[in-house]
Amino acid sequence: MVFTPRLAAATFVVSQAAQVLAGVQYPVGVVNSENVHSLNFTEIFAPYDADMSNEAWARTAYNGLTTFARAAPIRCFGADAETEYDVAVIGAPFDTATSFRPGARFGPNGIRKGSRRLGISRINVPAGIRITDHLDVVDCGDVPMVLTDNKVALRQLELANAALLSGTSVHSYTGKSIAKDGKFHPRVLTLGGDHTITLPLLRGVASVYGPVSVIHFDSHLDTWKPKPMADSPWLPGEEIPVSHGSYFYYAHKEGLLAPNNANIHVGIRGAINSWEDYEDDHKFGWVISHAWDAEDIGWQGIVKKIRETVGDNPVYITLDIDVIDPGMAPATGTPEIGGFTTREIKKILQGLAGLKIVGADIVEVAPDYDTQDEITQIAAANIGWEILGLMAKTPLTE
Ligand SMILES: [Mn+2]
Repeated sequence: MVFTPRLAAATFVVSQAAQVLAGVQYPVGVVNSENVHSLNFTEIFAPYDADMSNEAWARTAYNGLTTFARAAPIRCFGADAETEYDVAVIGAPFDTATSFRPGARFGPNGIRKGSRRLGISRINVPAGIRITDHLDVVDCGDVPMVLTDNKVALRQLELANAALLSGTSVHSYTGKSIAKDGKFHPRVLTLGGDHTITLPLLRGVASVYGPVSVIHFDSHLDTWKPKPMADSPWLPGEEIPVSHGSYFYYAHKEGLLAPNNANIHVGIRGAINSWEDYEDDHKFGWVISHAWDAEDIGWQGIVKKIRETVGDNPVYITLDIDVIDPGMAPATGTPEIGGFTTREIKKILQGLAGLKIVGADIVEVAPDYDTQDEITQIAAANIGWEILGLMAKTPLTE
């Protein structure tokens, strides 16, 4: 056994306790006026293994500050702005553009809570990967998004995302970067938030990589043309703002999506108002895989369809938790029955290994509707962990 200074300090404390114990009733203290100045708490409580320094703030699943999968918490826009990383996890606590149940502003911390038993340094067995072998992942906390003005809030997210993306990643790779400037940039995994947040996030990746192929897991298309809510009053002449059902219309209009229908919705099953919605969706650059493909062609068929659609393009993954069946993920804004199981989504995601994932988000987790055992938050967290595994597997090289 190696006798380290930390063990020596701990042994000292225990021996003090043992001496006091002789002839004295429990409970006894271990700290007294004689030893208090000689105790080295850093040695006693420091992480066991130097390689785990990135997890120092949360050593087990139930203690410590809760960050995503125990990634190190850093102040990305403040004191730690100079710190480099490969992946920044960031929360976007925004839910004021949702059409039914609000509450996704609590999503980022809900997903973090759901990730407590995950760890970026634990091995994902079926994927055959340990994220920290390839990537330095940090948790930047949440972007301040103002609650009184959606436009301002979405600009705040756009700015923060651009700042994170503008850095240089810790790891560099042999081969040419797919970024337009030839550099290796950090990737961002955003925890939403309602789905509107994907618009400013896509602006960020498109400015670094050019138009991206989007893999959109959702039960709804989200390419609706902006229009006044049919069942709500509207003032004539007022501008119609972006919502969590129309942001892809704008993404298409702004040229953020890869051309030639190289974008795919997966898990679609929501009702529509008109078949025109499907025609528009195609015009706006999309291919559709429905939820029932899980029975009709299986997860392998879905994976094949996705890979054929996106080809070798840079890929952005956005996942609305309502793609999962509400029996396994009830805590969301607009639940639809007949969704994927968590086992199916894991198989589909693992089937995407090798794609160049430039960024990702997980949205529409509204923890207040969750079961007491956090079923939705755990599902969302595991999906995030799978996506980090995909990022770890494939560097962004040509
Ligand atoms: Mn959505």
